[in-house]
Amino acid sequence: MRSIADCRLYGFLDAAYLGLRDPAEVTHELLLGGVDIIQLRAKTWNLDDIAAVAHRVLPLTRTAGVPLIINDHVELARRVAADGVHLGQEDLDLMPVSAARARLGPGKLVGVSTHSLAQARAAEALAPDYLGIGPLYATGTKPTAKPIGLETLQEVATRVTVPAFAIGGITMHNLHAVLAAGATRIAVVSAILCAPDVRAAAREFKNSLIL
Ligand code: 3NM
Repeated sequence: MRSIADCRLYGFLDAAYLGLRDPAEVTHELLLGGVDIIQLRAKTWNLDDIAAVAHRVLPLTRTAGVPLIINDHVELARRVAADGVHLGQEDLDLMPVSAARARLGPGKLVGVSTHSLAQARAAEALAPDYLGIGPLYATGTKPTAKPIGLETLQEVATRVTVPAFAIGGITMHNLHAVLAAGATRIAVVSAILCAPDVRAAAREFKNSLIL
């Protein structure tokens, strides 16, 4: 299984963008496109539906050595034996990083979303495996979130040592600016899932991240 230190491109199975596509088929394309880690994000699905998809795609991600992370739901991540969980700021009061880690057991990943330098530094103190920092740009995937901009990314890149994935509105058009601001890891939802060719879109991002 790939370690987080070796993960540069974070891809998603986001229910909002799957449409009628088979999640296993999309996973296959993401993996062939070179994503290093995948999050199953399904804000509107019930837990059984999320579990059913996780069971279908885990054999694929396991074979590829790519961690599958469940968004929001620690107990579900445990139930399906996923590789980790991703927590939002609003989840942290109910389920601190240490509690999530204890629930999932050794070797599992716990990630945290952050939206400012202060949050990133506070999250770092909780010792997650990785952070998300964003949204960098306005994005239809999280329409109510206020963009933090590249300056905050730059500050996080210089002052936070835990692996941090820049996220939010990243496309091939702005990737250069994101990398110039110090990002070494990115998380991309719609620019990959909504592309005409998921595999090719992921591969384009991945190739741009290889240093
Ligand atoms: N989390 P896209 S921004 C899921 O800032 C998510 O924590 C964010 O989607 C955060 O690549 C975001 O389509 C949406 O903009 C990312």
